[in-house]
Order: sequence, then structure tokens, then C-alpha cells
Amino acid sequence: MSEYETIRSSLLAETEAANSPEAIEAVRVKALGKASEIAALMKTLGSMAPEERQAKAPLIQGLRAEITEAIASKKAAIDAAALDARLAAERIDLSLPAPFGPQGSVHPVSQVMDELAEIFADLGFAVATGPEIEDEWHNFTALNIPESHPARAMHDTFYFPGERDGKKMLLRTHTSPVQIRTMMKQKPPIRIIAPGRTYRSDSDATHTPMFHQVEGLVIDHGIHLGHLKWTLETFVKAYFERDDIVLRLRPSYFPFTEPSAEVDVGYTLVDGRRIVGGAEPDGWMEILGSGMVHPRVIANCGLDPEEWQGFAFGCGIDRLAMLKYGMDDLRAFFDGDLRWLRHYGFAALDVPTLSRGISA
Ligand code: 2NL
Repeated sequence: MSEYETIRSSLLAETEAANSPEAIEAVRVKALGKASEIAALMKTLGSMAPEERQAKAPLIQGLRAEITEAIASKKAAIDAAALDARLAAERIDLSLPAPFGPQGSVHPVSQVMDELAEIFADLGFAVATGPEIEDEWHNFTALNIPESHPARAMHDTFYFPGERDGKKMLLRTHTSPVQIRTMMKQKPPIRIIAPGRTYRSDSDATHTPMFHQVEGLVIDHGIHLGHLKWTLETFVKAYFERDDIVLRLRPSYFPFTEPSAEVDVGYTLVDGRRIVGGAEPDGWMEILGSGMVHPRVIANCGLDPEEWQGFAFGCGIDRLAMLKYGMDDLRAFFDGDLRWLRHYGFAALDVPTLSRGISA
């Protein structure tokens, strides 16, 4: 038997005999490692005469390749057998309850936004969104609030320094610009609500510099104040989840609506607290501003006010949440205090639907 054949048969026998991951690893190190016979043979190639090298190199390299392959396939067989043994021995108990991880909650503002979307979807309104960084035209000019109008100052606007494309930029003071953008790009009929963040430089127990607003807009043929009143009544009853709610429309003024009305809901006193609703109210709380869209606003958006009429309304989402869920300080809404969030937050999968009760 040649020297190579002796090495080959002894290594193959050792490979065959190995029966654990440790054993096959030991064989690998012994057969192919730095101190192995095969490594020593490889080294002799360098000092051989060319003819001898030509004759022996294929034999030595073939031997190394054959042993390498034999060890790899034996290792694969050992690993497969070990896995089969584990699979046969171990069982996963699918009936064990899963461990609970940290649970977040839905912020009341997000919850109310979902409730609003659900209520108005039922009335055929889509949800529209738009940029929080706006230009003066979409936030003011299009809404019939001209340059020197006190309403511009009234809004305590946050302006950005400098200009973008020659336009003065600002943080939107209401979500009206979303409705303006919708009227500019979508042919009526339009039925949308625009919920979102709005900004005014204002800060006390009932005002935060960032707050949330929802506005609604309907543009169609022959829209009149009756449509506005019915829509708001239907919305308020669905939102507060009771039918005995009385609304009061008070004449008011907004530059973007004519006529304009502020909307009060009747409240009743229950244990000294004001609760929205009751057939015979103890008093009135203002919750909404509204009106028929000013013809100049309709014309500013490229529509003919002789053909298209509409109504619009706006209200604070944060205040709607406070009235329904009983918080009394607006500032706590945006403090990120986990105790407050756990107390007032909603379960993540508790999605409001009309059929299950809007906040059930
Ligand atoms: C309030 C009053 C209001 C509107 C918002 C509106 C939007 C367009 C055209 C006309 Cl594009 N009007 N929005 C109308 C009346 C009142 O909000 O007190 N908000 C808190």
C-alpha cells in the first residue's frame, strides 16, 4: 500500500468512526490542521523537482480534497441526526399563554380623531390631510383674510424667518388650508373633514401652542344652512353618544363664512359637573364655529360661487376629548406623563366603530 493510501484509509476509518460533533471536529483538526500528515505532504511539494511535483501534486491535493469532503459530509450527517433527536424529544406547548411585553395605549386625541373619522365616514365624508408648514395664501388670503386684516394678528401666528420661493411661510393656524387645497384640486361635490395639528402662539390652562382641530367642508349644488344644522346635530349626538342633546346656533362672524354661526351645546349639571346633553339644559357651552362658505372663498379656489355653495365648520379636538372623557387640564395632554397616558389612554385594538358603540 502506498504512503498516501495508508493515510487515506486510516483517516477515512477515523471519519467513519466519529459519532459526535466534538469527535468529528477532532478528526478534522488531526486530518487537515497545521500539524497534520496532509499538511506536511503539501509542504514537501515546494522542494520537489518539477517532474516529481507534476506527478505527486494531483495525488496529494486529491487526497486532501477527498478527506475534506468525507469529513464535511460526516459532519452534516451528525448534525442532521442531532436535530432529528431534538425534534423527537422536544415538544412546544402551544397552549401556554404568551408572555406579556410592554403595552402602549392610544392617546385620547388619536382616539377622538378615529371616532370623528368613523362618524363622518358614515355621513359620506372623506378624511383630508395637508402640510403643517403653509404659506400665507393658503392659510389666510384664500380664506378672505386680507393682508392688513386684524384676524391675521388675532391668530398669533408662528412665522418662519425669511421666505421660500418668494413666499412667507408659517405654521398653519387652522386646518382650513387643507380644505382650500382640496377645493383647488378636486371637482365638487366635496365632503371632507380635515383633522390635524394646528399652531398659535398661546399658552395657558386652556391653550397650548400646538393643538388639534377638525374642520369640515361640504361643497355641492343647493347647499343651505339646513344641511349645516342637520349635519352638526347628527355629528354631536353620535359623538357624545346620546340623543337628548340640544344645539343653539348663535350669529357670529368669520371672514371665511357668511352667514356665520357659533354652535353651543346644552349641558346639565350632574354632581356639580357639566355634562353635555339633557333635554332641558342648565346652561350652554360653545363647541363649534360654522357657516356658509363665503362666495369669495369659493371664487378664490377657482369655482363659480353662482353654481356651488357650501358649509364649513371648525372645532378643537382637544376640547372635544376633554368634554367627553373628563380631563380638566389641557396641558397634561402633551406632557407625555405615562401615568396620565395609562389612565386616559385607550387599548390599542379598541378601534371605534358605529356598530359597536363609538367609544365602547
Ligand atoms: C372655530 C371656527 C370655522 C371654518 C372654520 C372654513 C374653511 C373653509 C371655508 C370656510 Cl375652506 N370655512 N372653516 C368655518 C367656520 C368656522 O372654525 O371656531 N374653530 C375652532
